[in-house]
Parts: sequence; C-alpha cells; structure tokens
Amino acid sequence: MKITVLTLFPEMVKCFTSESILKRAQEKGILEVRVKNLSDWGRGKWKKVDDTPYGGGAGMVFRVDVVVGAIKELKHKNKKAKVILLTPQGEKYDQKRVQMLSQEEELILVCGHYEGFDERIRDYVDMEISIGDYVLTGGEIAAAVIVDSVARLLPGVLGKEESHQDDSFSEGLLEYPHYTRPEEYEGKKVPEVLRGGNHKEIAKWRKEKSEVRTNERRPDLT
Ligand code: 6GU
Repeated sequence: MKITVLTLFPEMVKCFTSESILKRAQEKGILEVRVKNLSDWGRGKWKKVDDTPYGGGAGMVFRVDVVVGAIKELKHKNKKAKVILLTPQGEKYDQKRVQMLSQEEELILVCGHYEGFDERIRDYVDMEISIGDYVLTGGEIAAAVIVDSVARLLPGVLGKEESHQDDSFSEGLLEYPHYTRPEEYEGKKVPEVLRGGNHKEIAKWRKEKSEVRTNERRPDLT
C-alpha cells in the first residue's frame, strides 16, 4: 500500500513513520510512505501557500490553487488514490474506518494548518477525517495516526507476536486483561484459570472479561 502525506512540515511526519514497525513495513515493501512538502506547489518567490480570509477575521487560509494543484499532480499517476482532508470538521475516525482505508491501494493525506482550507478545496477530495473531538495545531499528528493504524492491518506488517486478531475494537469489544511473570506481585496473583492450560476455559474467561470491561468502560460500543 502507498500513502502520500502532503504537509508544510515533512519532518514531523517522517519522525513517526521512520521508526519501529512502520520502518520495518517499508523495508519489507508492504508499505510505501511518501512525504511531500506543500511549499513545493507554493506561489511566487516566497512559495506562498496561504492568504488572508475574504470577509476578514483572524488567521490564514490555504489557497485553493496551491492545494488543488498539489492534489492533481499527486493523483495524476494513480486515479484510484483516495484523497483525504485532515481537519477537526471531518467524520470521526474509528477502527471501522481504519479497516476500510486499509483496503485501498493508495491514500493521499492532506494536512491542514492555520485557520483552515479554502472551502473550494473540498470539491477535490474523497473524504474528510477528524481523529477526535479536540483541536490540534495541524493535521500532521492525525496523518501519523492514520498511517500507523492502517499499516498495522496490512498483511505481514505485524508478526504473530503483535497480532491484531485480538485487538480492542476488532470485535467491537475492549481487550481482556493480560498477565505475565511473576505469578505473584505484592500479593496480587495471576488468575488461576490462565495458569491451568485449559484453552477452552481460558477463551471463555477472556470473552467474559472483555464483555464486562466493555460494559463498564465503554457502554457506547455495545
Ligand atoms: Cl485531522 N486536524 C486538526 N487540526 N485538528 C484535529 C484533527 C485534525 N482531528 C481532531 N482534531
């Protein structure tokens, strides 16, 4: 899968995508992350990407000709690439959407900054996503969230050790509790059933714990 990130701050995005599992996924050829600097499409000597808003008000607005120019050039090579605008006004990101995006051939993530995008840019994108109900200074962290969450679902990215089969949310439930050695710590013991080796009993226990935890912490998921 290919993911292109369009941003004014390429280093912010590269810093997340060049370590650990994302680094390995790229080395294995499963994931290709390209980070493009929006300034390359800027206007004039100063490579201007933004301007003051019509009607007045605080902050700067991304220019439609700059952003759409970049989108058109990036999309030219692959018409099937899905263009996603990252703003707090988008549809809320969740694991269902992660699964949906992981089926795509290519994503182009456009990071916002300042007051926002010229409204006309919205006519040239396939989707608008927000990663939650809070405001970030820019879309770069949101882009990192999307690259990370999508990459870990691609076949071959996670080893058996890090499998996503039992993830929280994968069955619409939160994960069951995990334990490892030592068997006892300050009087707190590992539940008996997990030490018994009865796989059927263990599976039943885990399912129950998942359900109880989901009901207690996230009744909205059920
Ligand atoms: Cl995608 N961008 C910004 N700037 N803030 C956000 C966001 C995105 N999602 C939640 N808050």
